[in-house]
Amino acid sequence: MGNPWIDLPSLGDDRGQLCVTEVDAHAPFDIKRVYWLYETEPNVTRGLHAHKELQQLAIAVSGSCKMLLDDGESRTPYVLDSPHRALYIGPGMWREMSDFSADCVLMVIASEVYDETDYIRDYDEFKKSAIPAR
Ligand code: T46
Repeated sequence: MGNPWIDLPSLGDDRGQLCVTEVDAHAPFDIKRVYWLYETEPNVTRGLHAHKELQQLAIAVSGSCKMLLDDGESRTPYVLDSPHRALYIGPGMWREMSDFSADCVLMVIASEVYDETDYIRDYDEFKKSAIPAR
């Protein structure tokens, strides 16, 4: 698994902070959808699926959470706790999100519109699938 972190420019001044994600400069795909997870209940694990084609950037714009990425060979935990650092999640990557702080807002920038047929929600099926992690 390569380094999935993408640093985003923080354009703050004495009025406060501003951070940006732009196609080509930071997002390695055309952006088709943005969604965000918030008010996640304590002790909940979300995700528990992989995608066949979808590419995403996940940014904890507030608070923190953990993101475990599994490429079928190794499982690597990441902590998302910075609004100016994005975690790239490519296709063929099983993900599990946990340990959400009460104030966590996890923003996700996606390469495709929502498509349930792109999900693999069964771990055994994911392990058997030949989707190369990217
Ligand atoms: C992912 C992780 C990081 C929609 O109708 N449209 C959407 O764009 C999304 C993302 C979800 N939904 C519906 C599908 C479910 O009925 O919202 C409900 C909750 O979605 P889900 O259970 O898939 O949420 P998470 O937090 O487990 O996973 C989400 C994304 O679905 C997934 O692509 O990579 O966040």
